[in-house]
This record gives sequence, C-alpha cells and structure tokens, in this order.
Amino acid sequence: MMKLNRRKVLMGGLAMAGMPRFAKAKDDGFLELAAFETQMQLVEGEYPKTAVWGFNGSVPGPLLGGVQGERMRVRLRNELTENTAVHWHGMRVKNAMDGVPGMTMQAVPPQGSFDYEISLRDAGTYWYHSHNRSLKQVSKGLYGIVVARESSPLDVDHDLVVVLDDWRLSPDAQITDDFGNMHDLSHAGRLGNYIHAVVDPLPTHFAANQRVRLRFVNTATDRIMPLALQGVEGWIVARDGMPLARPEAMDQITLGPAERVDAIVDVTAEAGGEVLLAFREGDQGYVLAETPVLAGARARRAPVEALPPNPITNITSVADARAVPMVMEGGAMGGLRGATFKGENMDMRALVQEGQVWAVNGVAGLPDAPLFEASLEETVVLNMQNDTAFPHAMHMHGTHFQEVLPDGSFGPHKDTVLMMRGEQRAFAFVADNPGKWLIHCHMLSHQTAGMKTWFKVS
Ligand SMILES: [Cu+2]
Repeated sequence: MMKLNRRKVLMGGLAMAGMPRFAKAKDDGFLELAAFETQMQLVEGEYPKTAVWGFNGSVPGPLLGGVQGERMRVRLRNELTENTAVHWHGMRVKNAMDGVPGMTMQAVPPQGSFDYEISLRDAGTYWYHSHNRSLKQVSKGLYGIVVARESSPLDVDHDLVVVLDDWRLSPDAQITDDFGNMHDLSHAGRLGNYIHAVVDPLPTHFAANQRVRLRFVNTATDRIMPLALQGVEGWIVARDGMPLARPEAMDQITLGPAERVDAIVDVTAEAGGEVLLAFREGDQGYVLAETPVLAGARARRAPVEALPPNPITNITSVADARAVPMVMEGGAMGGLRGATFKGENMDMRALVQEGQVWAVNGVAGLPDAPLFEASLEETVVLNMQNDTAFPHAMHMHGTHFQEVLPDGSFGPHKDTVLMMRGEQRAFAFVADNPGKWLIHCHMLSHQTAGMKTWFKVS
C-alpha cells in the first residue's frame, strides 16, 4: 500500500483550502467577473500573503454555472494592466463566446469589458480561464470552475469541487516571474514547488457511509497530477464533464493539465478515521486535503449508476470520416531540425530565438491557414502522433472528441487528452459547431512555444 506522509506541500508549510467568493448578478442578469491583482493567503503558517491575479478577488474565481439548459451571462471586467480574455474550457459554446483573442474576439483591454452569454448545454464539470498570455495569466490565478448541474439532483450527501494547482513560489511565497524561460518552454513546462488543492465547499467532516460527489479539476499550467484517495471507495462517472456510459471503478486518477474527472465515492473509513486526498509521486504521497470521519448511521447504498447522457453526438462509424494527420514535434531531445514559423522556414536555432520550439505538422505557432476545413456535420478523425520526448495534453475547442479504439469502438467524450511520448492515437468528432476553433497543447508552456493549430467548420 502507498505510504502517505504528513508533509502537506513540497516546500513545507500547510495546505489551505478555502471557498471562493460568490458572484452576484446585476439588474441586467449579468454576473460580474472582474480580473484584478489581489493578495491571498495561499501558503499558511508564517508565510506572507501571495500577490495573485484573480477573478473577483479570489483564486479560484467564483464558482459559476447553474442547471443544465439555463443560460449564463457573465460580464468580464478587466482591471489588470494588460489585455485579457476568458475561455470556457470544455463548454460547447457559440464561436463568438469562445474567448480566443485574435480568433473569436478582440482581447479585452485594461478598463474594458466583454459580455459572454453561454448556454449550459451539457451538465458536468467545466472551467474558465484566461486565454490571453495564458501561461502567465493562468499561473497567476486567472481561472475558476463552472458546474452545470443535472436537472434532477443526484442522491449524494456532498457535492464538492476539488481544484488542483501547482504554484512556482519564491521562498517568501510569491509567484516567480520567470514565465516562459526557454528551459520550461522546451521541457516539461512551468512545474511548480507548491501543489495545492482547494475544496469547495470545504466539509468539516464526513459521516461513515456517506456518498460524495467529487469534481476534480487540474488547473495547473503544466503539471500532470497523479492523485490517490484513502478512506473512500468509488466510481468515475464523468470525464471532462461528459458522463461515461458505464461508471468505472476508481483506483488512481491521473489528470493532465485542464482535464477533469467526476467521481462518486462512498466513505469507507470508519468513525474516527479520515478521508485523504494525496498527490502521489512514486511510492510517496503528499496529503492535499484531509477530512475527519464521524459516526454515520446510514447503510451503504446501491452501486453507482451512470449519469444521464449529455446531448452530444455519439460517434458510431468513422468509415466515411475525413482523416487529418497531426504530428507533434520539437522540444528538448526531440530531434526537430526546423519548422515553419509565420510562413518562414527556420532552423532550430532561429526557432529558439523566436521562442517557438514545438510544431504541429512542421508548423510552429498558429498558421494563417487552418489545419483543415470541415463542413458542418462532417465526421473528422484526428490521427495524433507524439514524436517528442514529452507528454502533451492536447485540447480541442468547440466540441469533444472520442478516441477510436483498436477494437473499433469509441472512447468517452473528451476535450483534453494526455498523449504520452511516442503515442499514436486517433480521435473522432462530428464538426457540428461552426466557427474557428483551436487545437493546442494545454501544457501552457508548450502552447506558448508553438504547439497550436486551428480548424474551421463552415
Ligand atoms: Cu505539450
């Protein structure tokens, strides 16, 4: 069995879990989401407060959402000193609401604002984050969670969001400003030294046999999170917001940047015990959250059932699909000789000077022409191939894709997938959302350094 030690964080000190502030709607129905710098007690103990960039003065920002089918209106106000924009990760929004500066909207300047109107088409766990200078802005804290609840509530005793992040802090607990240094960009990204979980709402205790829904979100810019739970037994019921056709028995959870998992767990620890969430690294674990367990009278319940499906098309065949190769290259130890950047052929030296060291199909950075143009309702298969020495968390905007499995069946709907070194996997989707959409690595260091492309649906 895995050994867990009581060291809460990698750099020492205590992990803290808190609750973000709620957003209140204005008379016109818009929730205000103001981006500004603030001070936050990120690390407890004798550490000073950390200067962060948050929404409405907290990291994570306010929990947004509602009931599936409702409409969400959010007014982003930029009170920073640089441009920003908000992307709704995993939400199948209209293209104009996708929040990508230069592609779907203009970046919001300081003192500017932008009105987002979003239908909660799908139930599930999603998140929002800055999509402008995103490596820096997400590192500083510009993100929050969106929960779209099922129209009939589940029979659970707690419904908790577990927000995971990885901060790179100086000895006085300040975010280091070495964003985008070439070592981070060309290797595994900006890995931090303080892994932190915020549980919202934070329960004071569980009772034995209680049933708990846990919505895990990895908001880290680059860190893959291997997680383990003790004192519970459970099932994974959704990935990246989308319900699984059949719940999977939960063992360990590994979340790449931006990935989510919804789990429903029963508290198996007895009274006097505790439920632990740990970041697991090899045989060692670091406790991120612990909750005591009190006596409970309720008997354990029936097995967990699948959540009701979301209204997204299930792939049934890829026989007539358009196949699109997507080869990821570059990075340290990647053997990339050169690539095209801004229409110019460059050798590796020139690419390094431009800060562009990753490429998709031989192109670093966003090309002028889309990777492909799909007609509405066309089925597309992305044949991804990771020809680099690092894993990549490949994310597609606009809709979810399903892996084409070797036996010809299709995997769960996902919006982000962890492609390990050397892997070759195919992902199919129906191009049912018109507009211009990004595909990029959600290791934001890699995205910054060139691993991104786009496609068009018309
Ligand atoms: Cu990557």
